[in-house]
Amino acid sequence: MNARIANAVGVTAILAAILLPVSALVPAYAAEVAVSITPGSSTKTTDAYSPNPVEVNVGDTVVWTNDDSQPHTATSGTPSGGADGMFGGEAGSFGTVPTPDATQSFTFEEEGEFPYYCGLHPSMIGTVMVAAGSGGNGGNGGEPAESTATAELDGESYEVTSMSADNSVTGAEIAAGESVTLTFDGPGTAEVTLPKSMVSGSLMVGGAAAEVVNEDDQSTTISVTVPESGEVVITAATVVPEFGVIAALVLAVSLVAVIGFARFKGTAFGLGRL
Ligand SMILES: [Cu+2]
Repeated sequence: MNARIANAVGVTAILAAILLPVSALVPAYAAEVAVSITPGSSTKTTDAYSPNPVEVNVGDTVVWTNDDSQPHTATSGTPSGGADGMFGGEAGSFGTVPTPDATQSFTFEEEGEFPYYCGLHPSMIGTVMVAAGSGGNGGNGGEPAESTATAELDGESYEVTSMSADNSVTGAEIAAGESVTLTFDGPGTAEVTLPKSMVSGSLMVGGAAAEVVNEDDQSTTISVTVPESGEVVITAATVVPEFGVIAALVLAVSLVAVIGFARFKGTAFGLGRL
């Protein structure tokens, strides 16, 4: 291969390696839970919907699929009390009627037991049991539970882990070179583990020195008190800078190296100076 072409290919490869962002995997926290409206369910009772009761966590979405040959509804409320309007129709009616193979979805945002029934065949009854879960509001039932949030900056992901009996971390955002803002679903105390690739040095929480619980090569765990706003701002000696800054430095060094190499090779092959 011609030396110049080889150099050009080399430079392109180096640039591609530097500039191609690592595709970030965004974990899903909320689940979709399937409930079947079973075949022949018009003649059934508590076995018309399957599984029944269906157990989900706050934030999960229940998807009912009509696997029968005739229309049914999954309407919140009871046959005697009527539709309460939460899902599967307006209060006092059952507006949503999934026809065969159709689906109906509803996302549960609060804990509790939610009865439902078929507006067309009131013998069909079911219950959705919603637990607080890891993404739930109002605490984790007194037990410390782990939650995670991922901050993204310039194609890199930084995972923050929180252990708390009071709340869950729901968001993490980096202000490049300045601070990291964590969002929680409620107030309380939490032990938060932050990767050193994101923040390192003397960590400060809301302007005061952070209470460090644990520290290793990879991460720092600090204890934070989350206020009513649910927002905690962390500053540190080093906060991951904007990619542009790193890229410019790496790029400059690479180009100097490549040009130097090309000039050396060019001379060696008698191609003259680039
Ligand atoms: Cu029905």
